[in-house]
Amino acid sequence: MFGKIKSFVKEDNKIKIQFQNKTLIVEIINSGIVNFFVPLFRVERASKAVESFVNQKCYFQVTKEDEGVVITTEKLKVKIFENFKVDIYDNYGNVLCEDYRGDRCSFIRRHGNLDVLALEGHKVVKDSKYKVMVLKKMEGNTFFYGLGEQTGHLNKKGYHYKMWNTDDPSPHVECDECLYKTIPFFIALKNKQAFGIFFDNTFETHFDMGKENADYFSFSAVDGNLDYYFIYGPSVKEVVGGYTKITGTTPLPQMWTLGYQQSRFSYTPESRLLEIADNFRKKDIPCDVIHLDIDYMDGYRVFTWDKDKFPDPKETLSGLKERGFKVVAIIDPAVKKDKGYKIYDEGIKNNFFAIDKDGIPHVDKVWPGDALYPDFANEKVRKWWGENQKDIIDNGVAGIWNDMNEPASFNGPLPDDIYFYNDGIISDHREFHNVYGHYMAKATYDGIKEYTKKRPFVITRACYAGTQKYSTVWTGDNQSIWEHLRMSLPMLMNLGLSGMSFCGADVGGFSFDCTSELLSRWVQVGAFTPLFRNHSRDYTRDQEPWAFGQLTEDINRKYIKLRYRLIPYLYDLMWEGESTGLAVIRPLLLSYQQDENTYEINDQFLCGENILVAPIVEQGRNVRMVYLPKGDSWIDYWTNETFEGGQYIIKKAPLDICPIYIKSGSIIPNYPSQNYVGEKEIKELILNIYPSSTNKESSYVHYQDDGESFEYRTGKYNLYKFRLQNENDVVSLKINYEYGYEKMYESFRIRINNVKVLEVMVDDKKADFIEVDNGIEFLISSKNKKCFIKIK
Ligand code: MIG
Repeated sequence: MFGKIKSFVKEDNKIKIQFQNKTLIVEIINSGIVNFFVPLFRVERASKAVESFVNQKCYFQVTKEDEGVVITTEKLKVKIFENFKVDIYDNYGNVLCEDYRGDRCSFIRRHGNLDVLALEGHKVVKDSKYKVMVLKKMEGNTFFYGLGEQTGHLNKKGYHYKMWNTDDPSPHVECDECLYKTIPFFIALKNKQAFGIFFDNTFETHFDMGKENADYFSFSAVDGNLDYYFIYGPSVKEVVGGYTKITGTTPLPQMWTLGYQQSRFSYTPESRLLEIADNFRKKDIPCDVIHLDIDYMDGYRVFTWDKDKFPDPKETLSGLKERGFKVVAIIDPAVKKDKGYKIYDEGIKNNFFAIDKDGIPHVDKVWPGDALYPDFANEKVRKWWGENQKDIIDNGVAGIWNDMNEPASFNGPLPDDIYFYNDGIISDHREFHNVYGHYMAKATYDGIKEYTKKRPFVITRACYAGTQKYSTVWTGDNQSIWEHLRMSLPMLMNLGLSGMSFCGADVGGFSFDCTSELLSRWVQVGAFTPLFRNHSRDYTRDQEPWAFGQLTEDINRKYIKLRYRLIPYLYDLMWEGESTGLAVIRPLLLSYQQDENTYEINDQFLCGENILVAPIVEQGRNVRMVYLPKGDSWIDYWTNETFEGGQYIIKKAPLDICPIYIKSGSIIPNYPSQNYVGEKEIKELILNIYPSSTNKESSYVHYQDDGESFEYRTGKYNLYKFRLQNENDVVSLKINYEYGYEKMYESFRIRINNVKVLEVMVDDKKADFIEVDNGIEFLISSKNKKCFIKIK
């Protein structure tokens, strides 16, 4: 195919390798990230996921050895051979990833009549529809993660996935080939070493993780360029860091977006919306956000209001705002075909809609009936769409929820021969489909940012790699069934590993009728997921926290309140994530890569570094096994009992108990109770401290800013850096500060768990303390720098 290598030349950080039949451009992004690009379809790389990142200047060498070109960076040796076979080694000479040289050979699929249907995943091998395909050797025990929100389990080995953004109303099952999102990125973990591959191709792509043949795994596309990045670890954290360095990280959101959110298809009319809001306050259940689903619009015309249901949205929303409620409204892409409707008229006048081969705007059927699709590929359209956010925001809407942007229609996906402008290069639907939602989210984000100057809150259903820069995501139409609670854990963990830090699943389930027990268990998971939204569909039974009687309501309150205490912790994670790319919800293996027992844990997760959650995801269960990873000890959040890591324990978990473990050595910031974020000005931060019994030093950095503006990017924030030690019967806490934001805490309420205390010294003076359950509490000023706690 490629033929022999004829020549190569080095230009800056690129090496252009001329094969007999094709050209390969290898770009050294940094010492651990290499891009391979072969212009099979377009000359330019023109990535949708990668916007701007500065290549680190890094030293590398190119030589010709034997039959190949060898590129050596500080971390990698990349050997490229004829027919573009590439093998990658670490700098100790260990093989990391080799191309597969043999022929493809599929497993056998038989039919009763003894016909053998040789299939790769789902297509006949010999007339593969793939124009781009790369096969990599699979040896030993490899684990695969990532690939966005695909259903099934955490480890993707042995499965075949398709990336083609799809809105299929049938219930999600573990063998779904694809859902709403395209994130063509995965992580391979073998011999405790990890690397990642990001296949930047927007066409329908396929990932065969050793299903077709256990000797190789592959990624392929029906068209487009061969364009992929090899991202070296060796830690999974470094792989995620590398991937998000290329495609971007989730920016710090406004703090209220981490509050509890209540949704329903749909809270209309206005009186129902107000009733919901009232109930939260009446019932003492914290809530920040209420969602408006499609019925608030006038005949599903986007950017309009049904004036019968909402006579004065501005007035209503401002009343809600005074009580701490933010309203998020849904906006679908499809614009109703309706002369006289402003959005339609403007779109037609300016040629803003996707067109068919004759240049006529494509009309399809969606909620408003006949409707047209804005061509988000066109920058002018994005700008126009962005400007349209102004009115809805002026009416008091605080965030925008983008749905149906796979794009979906009631007739299934759009035909292949629908055209998009694609910033000047006309693209057909096959090329643009998977990035349609990405660009819609971008347009929405940019519009809100421009108009409010605050951190935009966008939720999108469809996305592509890199959408994390603009939007949060939810996992679409799940159902109120236990299997979907179970499956949401690996889905969210893999989304997180795929750069989508701010994610969640509809708590309680969208379709079908929830039960009291299911909602009780689901809210226990939701309390730890960044996007914490209860949502359900029309015609299903009520699903609000109080809809199932007192017991369920109490459990909802308990976990929603726990969530509100943890908001500073979650906010710290989001802040850190903006630079590290690490998500809030993480599989255990991310922090415990040396402990192979963590590699396939589907039903436990870490919330950041410090909190391990082992929820119940099965009806009727009130006891479960929990694995505590090796290398740390763990404290039962409810009983304060300490357990050594590296063991399986049995935890009793009656309906109101979700097993939660705190890593010893943790310092967890807590807020006092609030009905909504910002209800109180927090002058006193609670620090919940769990000293390590094993003489380990630990530290924690707490971040503080105004919670909404972009001023943190110019230094308007405070950092409180805590260092904790436990030595010779003295627990010491030392604090360092970095100030940039004028509103500092006045004090810290220090709670030390699991200690019997003789004396507390704060900055060398004896201080008072009180005994509380399993520990002590005392107050220090935020000017104090050190505490010594003498223990028995
Ligand atoms: O065709 O807007 O996933 O959350 O409530 C269904 C109505 C359209 C699908 C979304 C769901 C939303 C619903 N939407």
